[in-house]
Amino acid sequence: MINGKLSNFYIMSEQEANVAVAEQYSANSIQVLEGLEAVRKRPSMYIGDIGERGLHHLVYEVVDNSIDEALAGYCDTVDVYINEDNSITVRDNGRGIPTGMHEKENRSALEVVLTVLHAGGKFSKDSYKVSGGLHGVGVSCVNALSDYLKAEIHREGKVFVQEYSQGKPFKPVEVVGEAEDTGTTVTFHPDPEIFQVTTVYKYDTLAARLRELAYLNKGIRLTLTDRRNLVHDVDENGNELETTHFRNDVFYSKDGLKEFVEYLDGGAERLIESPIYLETDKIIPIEIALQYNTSYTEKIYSYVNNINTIEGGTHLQGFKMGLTRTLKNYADRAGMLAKLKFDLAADDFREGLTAVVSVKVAEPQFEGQTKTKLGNGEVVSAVSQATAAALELYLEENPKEAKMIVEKVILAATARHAARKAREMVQRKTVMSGAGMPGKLADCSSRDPEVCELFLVEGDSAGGTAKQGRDRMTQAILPLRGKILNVEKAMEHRVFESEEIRNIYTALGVTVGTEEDSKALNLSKLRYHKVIIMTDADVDGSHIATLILTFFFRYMIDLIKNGYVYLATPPLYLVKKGKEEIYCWTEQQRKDATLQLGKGSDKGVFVQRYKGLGEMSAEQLQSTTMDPEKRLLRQITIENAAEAERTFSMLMGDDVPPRREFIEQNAHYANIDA
Ligand code: 0RA
Repeated sequence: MINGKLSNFYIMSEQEANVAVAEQYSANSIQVLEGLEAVRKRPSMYIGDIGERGLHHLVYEVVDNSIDEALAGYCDTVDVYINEDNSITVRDNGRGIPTGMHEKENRSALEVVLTVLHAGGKFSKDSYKVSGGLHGVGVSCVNALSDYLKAEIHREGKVFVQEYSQGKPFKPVEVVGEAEDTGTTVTFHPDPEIFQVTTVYKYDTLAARLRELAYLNKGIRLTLTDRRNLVHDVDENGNELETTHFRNDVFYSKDGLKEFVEYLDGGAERLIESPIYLETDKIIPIEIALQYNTSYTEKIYSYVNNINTIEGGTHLQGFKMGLTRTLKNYADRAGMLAKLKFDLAADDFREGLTAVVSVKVAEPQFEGQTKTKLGNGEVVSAVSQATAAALELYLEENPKEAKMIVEKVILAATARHAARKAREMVQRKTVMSGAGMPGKLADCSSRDPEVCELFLVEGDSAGGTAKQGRDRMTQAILPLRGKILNVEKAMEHRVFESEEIRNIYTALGVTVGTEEDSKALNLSKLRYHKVIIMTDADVDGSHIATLILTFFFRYMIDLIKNGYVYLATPPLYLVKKGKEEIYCWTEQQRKDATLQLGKGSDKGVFVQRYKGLGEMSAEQLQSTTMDPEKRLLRQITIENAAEAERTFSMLMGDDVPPRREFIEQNAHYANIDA
């Protein structure tokens, strides 16, 4: 279910997460191994992990090379295909990777690029390599992790080909024909020995990244085609037609970030007609677009060299400084602050703001937990100056819009004052330990957050079952009453006034933030390192899970970023014959289990469909969903923040028609996806 709804979240199993952490840890503590063997021995060190995320990173790595060629001005089209066997083809119309002999290496340049780590940039003297995946490891890494790879180069009137397996070429580069065009085509198949969790590509995941790249690099045409399944066309009445086609999308943006902001803002009601836009190359390349809507949420996305800097950094800092300073000065000069009884806080300038900040930095320093925080100090003033200059001009030229923006800021400040009281109440409660815990919380006895788990359970009855089934030592239960507040639609003070939400804060032990940044969390007192959302496996349950996730996303994003948030996956069916029982999570499993127990027929086989957690006995819930040895937990991490943002705004916001459409489109996932 959740996969369908939140396809932009990458959901990693608990086991996978542990393997990735362990691998990265041991990788850091050993000396660097030479050559591509090293990549195969410690793949996580090079591509982050060997699960679904790492699998998709292979594609991004190859695409990034083509984007670099496009940014250098030699290419304007990149076509990506998911082939029938889950191999991937990436084709560009650039100059083609050089195929001539490499003097020192005594083999072709192409072979060097594809088999030597970090050899990507060796041949380009003037290259200002700005793109590059999160790990920026080069196409040789992809080669090492593929059981088959083929490079086809069109260059100098010829077609050159070389094939490899696990990074080893079969033979030297060959000329196989004549070419009129130029370009590079790479086809690779991920090695199942490495990618043991899955080698199946997700169209929507790749589409989200290509869409993002198109907005970030205006003028480049990116296409995605899925050759695995044919789509049946339907006429206007929904009747199936004879014609079929491959699923296909073209991503192209003429106006870049301006369109990106409009896309991100989706159905929101805008405050100003079109986004404020700036693009400059003065100190470093900077592109920014911003828009105000009538909501209360702040959405700022920042990128460095096409990489989403989830943790922000100096470019974001510069943008916020420039924005605050310029708007404040303007409001002051316009005499709009004269009657105000309190100071404006930085937060107030960002309510209802949607913005994308994209910079290119020659030698970026990435810091932070996930290495997605820009550290280069010189970027602060470059971005703040650019922002201030463009915004000043806009405000002067658009007095009507300027007034609306400032009025919104003042409104935000007024509401913040109201919210402060509510927040202080939460704070006071949270600071008290033990005695201050919510009455409904069935706490665990351990006080070691590392081993403690908090289950957020839908409804008192399921809560009761979970209490009986839990391990009292490490598992705490907090039942939530019905639907929690939709924070997407509520003003901040309402959020802090909600009892259910206050209970979550108190149980977790986190403190709520400062007046400067109401979402800043202090996680040092966090009482559980696993926060597990456990809801019914039906449409209502997934709605409630989505509401809770929305709250975490908007108010406790650090909890998600640190990997503390999980979804429980209760089974959907119990298939029974006599004393034999099999729990099933998918429709397919149910069919298989029925056949297995019935030895080919369904005679005497009894299938129970679990409509809710409450229908399970404590023992059943424990053994299928809560027992760390047997359960399947899914960790929530943010794969594509911009896409997740849009999904939440759309699902939870005011604009109902697209939400209904989305839920209808994805409803069939509701019961089958485990
Ligand atoms: C180095 C030099 C030249 C092209 C490339 C790299 C290149 C690499 C990739 C990877 C994917 N697509 C690509 N297209 C080009 C060209 C040097 C020259 O022609 O003078």
